[in-house]
Amino acid sequence: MSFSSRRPAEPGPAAREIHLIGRNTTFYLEGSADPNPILRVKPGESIRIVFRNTDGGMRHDFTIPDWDVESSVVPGLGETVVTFKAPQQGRAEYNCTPHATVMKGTIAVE
Ligand SMILES: [Cu+2]
Repeated sequence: MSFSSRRPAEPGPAAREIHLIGRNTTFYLEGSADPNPILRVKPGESIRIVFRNTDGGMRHDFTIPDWDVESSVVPGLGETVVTFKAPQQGRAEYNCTPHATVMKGTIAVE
């Protein structure tokens, strides 16, 4: 394993995975029924979002615009992954670009 890259957008192999589901134009943590939940990360933590779209025929993605995090769009049933390094503090909105008015929540550094 190489740590030669210093780009913060490329977390190391220890990135913590957060599994999100897109269902009925809503985000859920895998195994939870809490809609559009608060996502909690630690300062500087390496995060890997594994986002699975279960809405066949609907386009979903996962973005945190203020943190310059943007997954590819999943144009139906399928999965995408996006990795990033959390900032040292703060909170931001995450959303799905095509449904940003309803498919959104808060990600918080705690
Ligand atoms: Cu969407």
